[in-house]
Amino acid sequence: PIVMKPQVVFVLGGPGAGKGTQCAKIVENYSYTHLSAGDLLRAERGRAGSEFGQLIDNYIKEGKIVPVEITINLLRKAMEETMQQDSEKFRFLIDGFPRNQDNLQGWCKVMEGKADVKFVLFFDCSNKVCIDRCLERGKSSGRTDDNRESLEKRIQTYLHSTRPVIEQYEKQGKVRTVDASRSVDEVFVDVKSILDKEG
Ligand code: UP5
Ligand code: MG
Repeated sequence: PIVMKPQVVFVLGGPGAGKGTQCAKIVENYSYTHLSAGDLLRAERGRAGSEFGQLIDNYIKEGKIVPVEITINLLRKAMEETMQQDSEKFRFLIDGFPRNQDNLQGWCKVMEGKADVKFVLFFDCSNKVCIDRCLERGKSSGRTDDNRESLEKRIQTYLHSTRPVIEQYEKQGKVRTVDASRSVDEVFVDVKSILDKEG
């Protein structure tokens, strides 16, 4: 059988910008597999016997970015498992990664030549919209970082660490920006037009 090289779209944007929501809609309409780095880290945190549980817990509450060795292994394993189960699933939405230079270096070290990054889907909206959405979700999400204190830190990390990564891809002409402050359906209209164009 022909083994396809993973085709990756990085999905970035502030906390609560709607990355997960839009990825779920993409999966319904296109042949992509959604891998949220944050979801993978939360699952690893809760896995019995994980040696990283406490570390991940601390980083997430503090809005800090977990060392890439941990995250990249979770992503790599998830991609491998997906492709082993179904060789036609080689398109991935990698949501919430890479978030800083350490993430980017880790990706290059482990995945360079093994996966193609097609473009970055960037959900752009104001910090206020991000914070309001996360606080609203916090009423029921049970997420340890959907509170005002953690959110301030998540926003700072996003501005100082993640925006420069997006700017770096912007210089390579690889960023597709969507105004994420509108309704879920309005945002998805733009997402669809990007995916239809990119193939
Ligand atoms: N909502 C969504 N779209 C809406 C819209 N258009 N209009 C109105 N409401 C909308 O949405 C957030 C909330 O807003 C939901 O209630 C939704 O219904 C509503 P969601 O789709 O969940 O947004 P998303 O961008 O996915 O928000 P999330 O909180 O997941 O983003 P983060 O980037 O902050 O969280 P993530 O899970 O990626 O990371 C969490 C932490 O993990 C990080 O802070 C970090 O500590 C750690 N992490 C790493 O260390 N490394 C990684 O590589 C990844 C994560
Ligand atoms: Mg998310």
